[in-house]
Amino acid sequence: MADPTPQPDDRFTFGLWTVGWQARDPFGDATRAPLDPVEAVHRLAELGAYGVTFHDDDLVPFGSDDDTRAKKVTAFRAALDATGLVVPMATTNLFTHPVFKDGAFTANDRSVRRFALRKVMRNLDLAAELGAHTYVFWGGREGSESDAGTDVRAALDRYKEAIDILCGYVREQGYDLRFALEPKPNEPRGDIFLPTVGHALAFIERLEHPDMVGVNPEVGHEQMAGLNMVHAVAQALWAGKLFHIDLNGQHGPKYDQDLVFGHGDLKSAFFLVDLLEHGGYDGPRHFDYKPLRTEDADGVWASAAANMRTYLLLRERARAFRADPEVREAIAAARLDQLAVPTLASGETYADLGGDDFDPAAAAERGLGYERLDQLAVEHILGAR
Ligand code: GLT
Ligand code: MN
Ligand code: MN
Repeated sequence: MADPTPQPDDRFTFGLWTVGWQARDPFGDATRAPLDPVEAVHRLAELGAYGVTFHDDDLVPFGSDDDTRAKKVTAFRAALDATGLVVPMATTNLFTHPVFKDGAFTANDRSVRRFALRKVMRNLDLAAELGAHTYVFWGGREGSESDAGTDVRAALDRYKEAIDILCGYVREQGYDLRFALEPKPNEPRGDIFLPTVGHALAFIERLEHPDMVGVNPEVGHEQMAGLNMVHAVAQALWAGKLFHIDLNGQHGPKYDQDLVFGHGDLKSAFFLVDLLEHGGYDGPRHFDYKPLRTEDADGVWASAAANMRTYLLLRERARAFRADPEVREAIAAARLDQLAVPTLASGETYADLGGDDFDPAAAAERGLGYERLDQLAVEHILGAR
């Protein structure tokens, strides 16, 4: 196997908040010094990344004056120009400041909702200026701990109202930006609104400009809910709504681990790469992970490189899997090709369903050979074939 070296063509991107995470958690202080966004851009470029993404507050600390803001943005821009890194996506921090303790777009306090919209609009201007085409909304604080303290139907009205207003803003400004909603079941809120990809897809259809809005599924967020990330992404693709993706790792339903991609459920990561590579997704492969709290700066960069290397290794494994004649044969034996054939032939109606010589007992007896197929996948993952 050729040694995989990430190239900008691979379209790997990282949030500033990932490699820049200082590893503060609910039980302990930071274990790492702050990372200057300029250094992050240079280090990521050296490692072969394609782009970088940011929250408004990652780049310009909350409450900065105009002068500080201008300096920070100029330095960031200069780093992008020097390295060739692009900014395909940006987002808003609507969760760290205590003002958002009860949410942003769905806070009961109306003045908080109005402040949140102004914060987003300001960063939409910067996102457009830096050339982003996707704007993510992760509503981590949009939710509740007690069903007594909220009204979910009213909250969804306010959520819709916010996204409708912001779509209107983007259209009026003429920005080439689409929105991607990022679901998560819980954490930091006890229950977050739009907890899964399915909930988000249903919500989008009720918006004023559904064409402008898609999803940004995150591996760990679906898996926290005990759901299958590959199925979630496939359904988003099927709906034409996979606008972006957050790749990372998670070990099943527990707190949000944000591990390196592939360092959780490796088999699921393999099938996810297979789907992304063969399923028509051509957007950035965005890593949203947290370097372990145990790591120093060297460990941070090792983890950044690990995300990309693991993706490339899995991509190579997925290609080998697809090209293996025995896999092709096992797929045919499982009748997977039949699934793509419509149940009614063209011109047929339900009236044509009966009358053939179908034998239910014989069909029930036929094995599908999934065990063999699954083992072939495992052997490809292990490099045994
Ligand atoms: C936050 C969250 C991520 C989101 C980011 C975008 S911020 O770190 O855990 O899943 O993608 O707001
Ligand atoms: Mn996460
Ligand atoms: Mn994420």
